[in-house]
Amino acid sequence: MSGAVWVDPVSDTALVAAVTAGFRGEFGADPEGVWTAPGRVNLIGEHVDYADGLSLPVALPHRTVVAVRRRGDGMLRCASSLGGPPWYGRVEEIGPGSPSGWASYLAGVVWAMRREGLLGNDFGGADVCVESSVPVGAGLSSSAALECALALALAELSGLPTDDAGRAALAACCVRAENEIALAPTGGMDQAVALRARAGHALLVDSADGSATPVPLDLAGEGLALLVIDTRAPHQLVDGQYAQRRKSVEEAAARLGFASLREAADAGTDMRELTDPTLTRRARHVVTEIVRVRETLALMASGRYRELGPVLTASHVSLRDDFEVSCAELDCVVEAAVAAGAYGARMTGGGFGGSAVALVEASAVDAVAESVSGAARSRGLTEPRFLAAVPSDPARRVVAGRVGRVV
Ligand code: GAF
Repeated sequence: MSGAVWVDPVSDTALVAAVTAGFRGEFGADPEGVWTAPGRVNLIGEHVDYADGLSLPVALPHRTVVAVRRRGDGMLRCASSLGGPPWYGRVEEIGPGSPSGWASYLAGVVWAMRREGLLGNDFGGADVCVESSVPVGAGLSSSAALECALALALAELSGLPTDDAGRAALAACCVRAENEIALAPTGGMDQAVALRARAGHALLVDSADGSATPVPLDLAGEGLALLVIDTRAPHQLVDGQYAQRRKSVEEAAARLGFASLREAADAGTDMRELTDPTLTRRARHVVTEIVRVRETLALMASGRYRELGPVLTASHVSLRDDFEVSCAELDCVVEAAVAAGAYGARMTGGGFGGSAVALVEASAVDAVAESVSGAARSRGLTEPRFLAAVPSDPARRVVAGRVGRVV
């Protein structure tokens, strides 16, 4: 029997029941509807989105739901069972850092959609209640799921287009919400996958041209599984380290005379021209990671999924040694997963804590999880939790009575 701890997805039905009850309890009425958006795990292409690079994230079956009802008095009222007390404020008063905390991601979306002209100046506010099965602070994009579920809700309620172009515009608003109101200087990969993913696929996010292309990822058909390992080492993107990395990458591109490191790499620039050893290593990570994404795409196209393993592990080594965004917990679970037979493993997301992802034979998932748990225990680290990353669907309205994918 496995002693590993699993975080299972929650069905739409259960999330809707919980969020509707929460909405009634807080606001004393029924919502107009419920919308859902997924967390994500990034297969490969890490810390390259803000360098105009290529990423391959996958939408998780773990989702966030928002229940929404429009108001007419300019108030935004946000409640959640997840974090902190409710936040009530005027739409007009939303601004950088205000509100702070979890409500900033919701308020930021309203602010950005107004700034971008998607919501009119006459937008009358809304009541919003949140439930989620995306682990918070695990580097699995719980904040983007929150933003994107609300953005889609407000778009549909306002009759805005929600085709791929409409979703790309909403994703851009969510990035502004995160950067300018929540004050986390992140790129756009997480919002792209939350709004534009396709079930059964990874999403090739090209941050240079804004395209998002689904790439088939039939791991189950190949007898494989993507195992997410949440180290439970706290992960924060607003603590300065992420911002420093982004700054280094932008500085490296500027010193080389390019708008982005992607452009510098495409022009065949040698990163050693940078001379500063730290900047050279940071830039080398970005450039080699983009090459690894291309290798991954080539292997996927020819169905050679098991050969992805070493590419994933090389990505981890680069993030650990050149980009320096790993930590003892992430290194431990990556090494333990590979030692237990995973084809490859790497940290995923922003790093400095959070989660890793491993490519594993489906029949070996429990044994690998057990070994990884044992390795963490034996090193006195917090015991990790595990999620099965079945490539799932993007943000959508929850259809009443629809049976959830997994309970
Ligand atoms: C976080 C950010 F939000 C993303 O934009 C991306 O930069 C990622 O870290 C690292 O690849 O999830």
